[in-house]
Amino acid sequence: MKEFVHRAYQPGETVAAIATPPGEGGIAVVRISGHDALAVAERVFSGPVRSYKSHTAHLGKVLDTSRRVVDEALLLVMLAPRTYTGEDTVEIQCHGGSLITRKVLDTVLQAGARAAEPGEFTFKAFMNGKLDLAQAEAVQALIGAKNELALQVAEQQLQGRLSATVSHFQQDLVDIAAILEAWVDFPEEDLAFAPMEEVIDQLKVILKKIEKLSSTFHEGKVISTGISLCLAGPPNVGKSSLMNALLGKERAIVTPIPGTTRDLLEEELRLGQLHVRLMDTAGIRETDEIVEKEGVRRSQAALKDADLVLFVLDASQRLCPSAEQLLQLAPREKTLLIWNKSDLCTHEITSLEFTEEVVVSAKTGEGLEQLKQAIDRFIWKKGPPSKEEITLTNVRHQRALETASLHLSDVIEGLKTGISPEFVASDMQATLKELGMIIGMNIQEDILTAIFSKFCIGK
Ligand SMILES: Nc1nc2c(ncn2[C@@H]2O[C@H](COP(=O)(O)OP(=O)(O)OP(=O)(O)O)[C@@H](O)[C@H]2O)c(=O)[nH]1
Ligand SMILES: [Mg+2]
Repeated sequence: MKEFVHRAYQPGETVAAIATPPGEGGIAVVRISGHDALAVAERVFSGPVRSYKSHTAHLGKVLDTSRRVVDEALLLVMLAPRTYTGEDTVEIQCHGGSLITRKVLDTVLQAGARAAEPGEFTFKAFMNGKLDLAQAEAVQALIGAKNELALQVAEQQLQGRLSATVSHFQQDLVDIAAILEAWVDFPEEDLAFAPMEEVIDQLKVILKKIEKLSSTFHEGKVISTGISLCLAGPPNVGKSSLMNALLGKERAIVTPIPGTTRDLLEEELRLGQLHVRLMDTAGIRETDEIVEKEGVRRSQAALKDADLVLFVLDASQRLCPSAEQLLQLAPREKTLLIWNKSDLCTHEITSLEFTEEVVVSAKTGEGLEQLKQAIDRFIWKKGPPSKEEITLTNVRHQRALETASLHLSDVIEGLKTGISPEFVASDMQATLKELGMIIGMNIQEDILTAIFSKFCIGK
């Protein structure tokens, strides 16, 4: 569906959808929300729905337009404003077969409800002030959470911790914006309002806080989308052996013949608190052999895309020029160097000055624990976030904070260099606007559409 969710939106319009996942289950829930939710429900139910008290449950029959029984169901009535959407809501718990649920929904639609768009219930909640935009997005993140940390961060965001922090920034800036506006209006009396240095210092403190919050996105992205690791390097250095050692199973074929791995192999792996995707690649070398050539092309692409490259070299061999050349392909800032086959190594290993270099033996398992710790250090930079810390997981929020800090830097620069107060005031307004967008203030229609169209129907 690419319809504009909110263009279709009329405040209070009654919509309905199946709120449970498709397929068979013990029960399924058809959800109705809007001014006429109770009236619509009464048309399809055996009891006097409009006379039911709020937050009560009633067993009865769902009846079609010819008053034939469609299903036996439990009906929940929840009156505005104490509902998820902020509107009158009815939920019909029917038997959880896909056909029967569809029939119950059809009956409800025939009785006057419109089929809800994806995310429309949450959209209504947003429009009715039950949730701000960051909280609405947290609902989606909560549903999609694949690990404990993702759940922790989404819950925190749903509770409004991120929104509260952003609101604090806004509050502090609004106070200063008032001073700036006063300077615009009464340029002669600037010092009467507040000393310039003091204002600049206050702004710098806020800027630091915004930048700090924005920087949590590195960890947040790791939490929400996971991370991809790619084993790369010359042929025969033991990439596949390391893949197997890390997985603890013989996943990849290992032979003494260089060029054994031809295709990309991908496996999920638990590292600390996270799931990561680990990829084994074909050893990169010049070749005319058509299958291997394609393998090498794929290896190079994987190396580019991966969040972290585990570049493997054979510690028992001297570094050859072709391996050195190959190392240039791996961007240093995301490469961890692994010296494998330490059990065969008789000479001292000369460091290549990578941030992380680990000596291991895929054969004996020596150094594997250190390798996992090095990966962990690389992923987290500052360690996994605690329950108290606020972590950004949404790129929209991060971009808004980044843009806000750029505008705020302009405000500070403008004040320092003494440019016309009008410009400073306008940069300040731009800062406030960006911050507001995180929680959904003055948000453009297309952004709202993009956000809510990603929700499932019924949420
Ligand atoms: N002694 C020793 N041999 C190893 C070690 N790791 C791998 N080998 C051997 O090195 C050879 C190549 O190992 P692979 O894991 O297939 O190497 P690869 O890098 O995946 O090679 P390609 O797929 O050809 O690029 C095999 O004979 C492995 O048994 C190690 O730590 N010590
Ligand atoms: Mg291999």
